[in-house]
Amino acid sequence: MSDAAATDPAEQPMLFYQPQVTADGGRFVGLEALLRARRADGSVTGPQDMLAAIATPEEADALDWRILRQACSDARRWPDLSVAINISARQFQHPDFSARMIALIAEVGVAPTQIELELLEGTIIEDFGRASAAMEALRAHGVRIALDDFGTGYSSLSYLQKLPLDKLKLDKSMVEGVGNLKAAAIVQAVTALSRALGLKVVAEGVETREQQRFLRISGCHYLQGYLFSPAVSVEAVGELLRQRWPRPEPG
Ligand code: G
Ligand code: MN
Repeated sequence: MSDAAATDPAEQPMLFYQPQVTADGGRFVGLEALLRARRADGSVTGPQDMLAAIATPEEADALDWRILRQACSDARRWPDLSVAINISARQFQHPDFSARMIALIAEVGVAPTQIELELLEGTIIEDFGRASAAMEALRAHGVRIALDDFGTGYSSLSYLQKLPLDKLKLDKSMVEGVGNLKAAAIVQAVTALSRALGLKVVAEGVETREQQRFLRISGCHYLQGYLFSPAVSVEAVGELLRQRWPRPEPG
């Protein structure tokens, strides 16, 4: 990232990427970009301190767009993978967000169909009508929209019908719970409903083979979690792609 740092110079923003795989673990289909902070000594840590050091909305906005640009630029390295980017409420609520995003994609020269924006329910409900219109504009351009962290917050089923979505991301708290009969029933029902509405379903925070098996049988399309890989550096994504894929579920 090249432009002047808007944050503490001791910590620089960088993106790590976590793989998303097909439910059988056999195919590597996408990546979620996750923000990290690189310290002066080269070590990498969570972004909390770096984000807390941001003093003004302008700095926050500059960092948001710097991250978006970096993710779009990195995506060009992996033309066969989708790249999911978390969009903050502040960023998405900006009236010209969709126009700016579309312009950025053209400027960077990435295929819009590779880019997936992850939005939180809270981001959308603030102004449902405007959010839907922005989502439509982005989708008309080929960008995909995922509803992130489903299972936290209200998780209203009516959003799944009303919003122009491509994907639903089951939160890791739901995945963690699948050993419990009631939690498992909810995951199955939400997945079935999402599929019936034509959405793709991604489960996050998959850590065990048992969870993988249950989610695959329940109909989740894609899985993401430590069972497959943590978020890794751009260079390490290249290594993962060359590695032991396909890596099917044993047994
Ligand atoms: O808000 P969101 O769901 O996008 O956050 C993803 C976060 O979850 C990241 O910080 C990532 O490092 C973390 N994460 C990713 N995979 C796993 C996992 O399998 N288990 C747990 N506990 N956390 C995970
Ligand atoms: Mn996310």
